[in-house]
Amino acid sequence: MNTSIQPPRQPGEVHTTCPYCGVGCGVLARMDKDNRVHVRGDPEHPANFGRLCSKGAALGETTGLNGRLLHPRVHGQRTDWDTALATVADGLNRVIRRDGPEAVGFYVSGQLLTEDYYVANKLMKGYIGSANIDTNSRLCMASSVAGHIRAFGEDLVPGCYEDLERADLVVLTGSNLAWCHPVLYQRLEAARARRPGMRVVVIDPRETETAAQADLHLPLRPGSDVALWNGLFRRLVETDQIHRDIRPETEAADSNLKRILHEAGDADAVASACDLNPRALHLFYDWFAGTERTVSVYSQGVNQSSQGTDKVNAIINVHILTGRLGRPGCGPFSVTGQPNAMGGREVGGLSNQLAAHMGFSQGDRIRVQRYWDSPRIARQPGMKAVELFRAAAQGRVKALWIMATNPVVSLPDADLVKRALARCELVVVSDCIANTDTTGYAHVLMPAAAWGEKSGTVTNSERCISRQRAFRTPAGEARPDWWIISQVARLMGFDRGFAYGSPREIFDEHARLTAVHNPGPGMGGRTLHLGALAGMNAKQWDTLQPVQWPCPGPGLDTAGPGRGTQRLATNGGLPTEDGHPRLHPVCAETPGNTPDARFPLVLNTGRTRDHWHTLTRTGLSVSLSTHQPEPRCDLHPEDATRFGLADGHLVRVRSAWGSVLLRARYQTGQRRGELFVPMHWNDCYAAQARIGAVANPITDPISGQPELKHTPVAVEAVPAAAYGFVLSRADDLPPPETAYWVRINGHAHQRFVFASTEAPDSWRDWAGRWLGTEGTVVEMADRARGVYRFARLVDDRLVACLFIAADPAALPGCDWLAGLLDNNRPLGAEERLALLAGRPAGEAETGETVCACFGVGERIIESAVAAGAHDTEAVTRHCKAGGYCGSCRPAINAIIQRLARSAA
Ligand SMILES: Nc1nc2c(c(=O)[nH]1)N[C@H]1C(S)=C(S)[C@@H](COP(=O)(O)OP(=O)(O)OC[C@H]3O[C@@H](n4cnc5c(=O)[nH]c(N)nc54)[C@H](O)[C@@H]3O)O[C@H]1N2
Ligand SMILES: Nc1nc2c(c(=O)[nH]1)N[C@H]1C(S)=C(S)[C@@H](COP(=O)(O)OP(=O)(O)OC[C@H]3O[C@@H](n4cnc5c(=O)[nH]c(N)nc54)[C@H](O)[C@@H]3O)O[C@H]1N2
Ligand code: SF4
Ligand SMILES: [Mo]
Repeated sequence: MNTSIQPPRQPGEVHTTCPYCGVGCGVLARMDKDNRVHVRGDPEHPANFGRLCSKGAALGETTGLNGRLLHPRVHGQRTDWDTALATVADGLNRVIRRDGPEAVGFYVSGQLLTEDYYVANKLMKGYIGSANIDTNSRLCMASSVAGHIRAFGEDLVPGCYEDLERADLVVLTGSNLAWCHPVLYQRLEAARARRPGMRVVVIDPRETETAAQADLHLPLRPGSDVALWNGLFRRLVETDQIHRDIRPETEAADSNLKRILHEAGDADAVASACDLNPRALHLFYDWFAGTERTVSVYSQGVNQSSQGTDKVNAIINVHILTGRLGRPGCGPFSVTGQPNAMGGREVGGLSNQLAAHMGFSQGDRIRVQRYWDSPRIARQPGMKAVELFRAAAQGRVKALWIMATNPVVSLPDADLVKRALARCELVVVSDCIANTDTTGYAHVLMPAAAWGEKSGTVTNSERCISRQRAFRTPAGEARPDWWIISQVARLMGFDRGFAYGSPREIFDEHARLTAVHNPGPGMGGRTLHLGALAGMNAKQWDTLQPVQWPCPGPGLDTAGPGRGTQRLATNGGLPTEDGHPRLHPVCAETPGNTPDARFPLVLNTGRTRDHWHTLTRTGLSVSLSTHQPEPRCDLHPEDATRFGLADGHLVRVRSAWGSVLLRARYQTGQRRGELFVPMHWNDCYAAQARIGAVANPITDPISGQPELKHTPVAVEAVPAAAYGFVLSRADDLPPPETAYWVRINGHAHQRFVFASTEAPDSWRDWAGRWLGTEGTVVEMADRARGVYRFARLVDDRLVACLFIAADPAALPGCDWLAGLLDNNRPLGAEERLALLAGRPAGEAETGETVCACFGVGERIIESAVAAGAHDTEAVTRHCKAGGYCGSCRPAINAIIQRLARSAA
């Protein structure tokens, strides 16, 4: 096969892959002579063809040494690698000898490379001999995996990205694609612009930015998805939309079809179950029935549910019924979250799989053990993530090794995770960042090489394997994860199985394992077959081009415009009894925990546009921190009135598991009775915003995936005496001792936004103690309005300033202040006056940031529209917003539409 790539276009540019979302965009990265990292989209990569979103475009901002873990540490003390590795190996061996292999657990991540993942899985399942290795993909993709296995006989995604461009109807359900898979969304929008007949339907309880751009938005009652899709199934059968290829001829298929029909309500019953406008639901059913080329994209609104697996099958059933899969422009499409969620599933990173899509049958166990030549092999599936930490909290699991994930933030019932880690006799954490909510619990901390420093492969949502390539040496003593795991394995006494010299050797072993006893897809074998990628020499590995699995042999590799296999299930060929996908009857049920008098509201959680998970990386980027600098609790204004909550004021959100303190934000796009809080903020970035502590730990009975989108909660207004913010040039400024604070990183300063439940006797003393008094202090107080302003200058340069107001709406914006601190130039008399006036001299407020790349605020975009810019391109010409990565174009569009509506 042809594996060579075009030479890099600029000297020093390396072809690699973005380390954020599962779109898996190709990146050209290089370091300049000042060690600055420059990135741009790889024009040749089949995922993005040169595009990058705001997070990808800001990669250069997050790769510095800021916050990095540079050396191994044992019990908080810096040590050398030998000591750290021996401490881990001895500790694991001690627990295994005393309490058995089930007393240790690995908790790994879809942000490891396939090679790291492979080695961790091999050590646990083949050498330690337990299957207690699970991954954060349990919180993310487990329901899709289980649904795929029920429908296709194996965990596989039948379609590809191009299908979204070739479809006439794209249904996005439980997916905020514009924010979470922005480049795929941009491809969809570009196709829509070329073919205006194409329709997009969004099914999401919230009016997201994705929903606002759709032709139809169905704001369904959370958790009611199965009813909606079963109802569609019934409607399609009634109007005889059963595809000829799958007309159920077998008894099993016929009985499954009847069972689904038995469960399904008619459209009016469904509209009431889903709390939808019946006309809107009928319209969706009509569109679906009348559109041959349909793709249904789904993500966490489907997976993260106590009925996640059933939701997945309800969606797939409709595609099987209509024969809409395996063909261009058709198919159910599970979009993956993390850059290597797929790779982890391929090597067996989930505790209920063994390796290379093999399970725990006797045949599979013998095959894998023989191939590994390992002393033992796990007998049965291990504990799933939530269970694993519960077992640690109960003292049944005594040693945990956490790699590339931050469970103190991201698991549900996250306070239990703290108790579990505090109880373990050995906690090992491998991370790139020194201080996270989880590293604080580590007995042994191992510095992992970060993106740009490590090499290997990742698999994206469309089964495309791409290389990540290093373009710089690791920071400090950081080492790649595969190396760390292999060293520990060898010190544990497993020298032979882990004598790897490079990630290529590991990938090769993985690729060969996929071919063991595997005649290949369509031949009765496993679909995951990487035979064509086995045996690469160093040059082939170095120049490996993106390739979609399965790629069993050279023949298939030339098929289609991409390399490898674009679509699966094209003519049967699946590892099911008859090679065809299976209907799996599912019935609608209410979510695992429902609101009651004590917890009357439903909490939904998820992502913001420019932040990534627990902020360890995007929190370092100034531009990415401007879009939504604070975590907000979004709620409908009517609920706010009902519970006495004011916009911008403090609200406590409480569940049976824990609580957070946030600021409320009115959103008419929220359904009544439902709140939305982002998942990103944690104890390193905020006083009490770790929403995982509130989230419901109930799991899907089949997949074990927790219900992170549906927690019964109560809210309560918390009166604050003062709201304020501080900007300071000191990079070690501690947070204030207030009930509420949020940390925001600036270029040459730090910002804290805070709220205090009581006012001190003297704000001046309070500010002086926190910010210092050296140099010149200027201040302004207006007791009647509860306003206080304080600025400290040294040599006429601003070093810190504080703004306080009783009403948060009375606080000025602070972008201009950030500019004054970052510029660090002497201020004239007029500027000092402006400081105390709380307004930049002669300049208007720019409003909340919309475009992170160029730092353009909402007010500026509004004035561009007022000046005659009536589409996104015109706005871009006017003020640059939207002119680089394009992630904010849906937001610009929403502003244009809003102003047009209010003008009408
Ligand atoms: N900016 C950004 N992008 C990311 C990430 C990030 O951290 N930041 N993380 C990546 C990862 S790992 C993942 S998994 C993906 C997640 O990508 P998405 O799944 O698109 O993102 P979420 O915000 O978690 O949730 C999606 C939507 O599900 C909706 N939802 C909630 N309950 C229901 C329900 O019952 N039914 C339906 N139909 N919808 C419901 C929510 O309102 C929400 O808008 O994003 C990836 N991309
Ligand atoms: N409430 C709520 N909770 C959720 C979700 C939700 O929607 N709502 N979504 C869930 C989902 S889908 C996901 S995927 C998870 C994500 O949750 P986490 O995995 O906990 O989040 P990250 O911040 O991505 O954590 C990755 C960690 O790995 C480190 N790291 C980065 N690269 C490397 C590397 O190469 N090697 C090593 N060793 N470390 C590295 C980072 O510094 C960081 O500490 O959150 C889940 N939790
Ligand atoms: S869409 Fe953005 S975050 Fe996702 S891979 Fe592409 S550049 Fe990275
Ligand atoms: Mo995820």
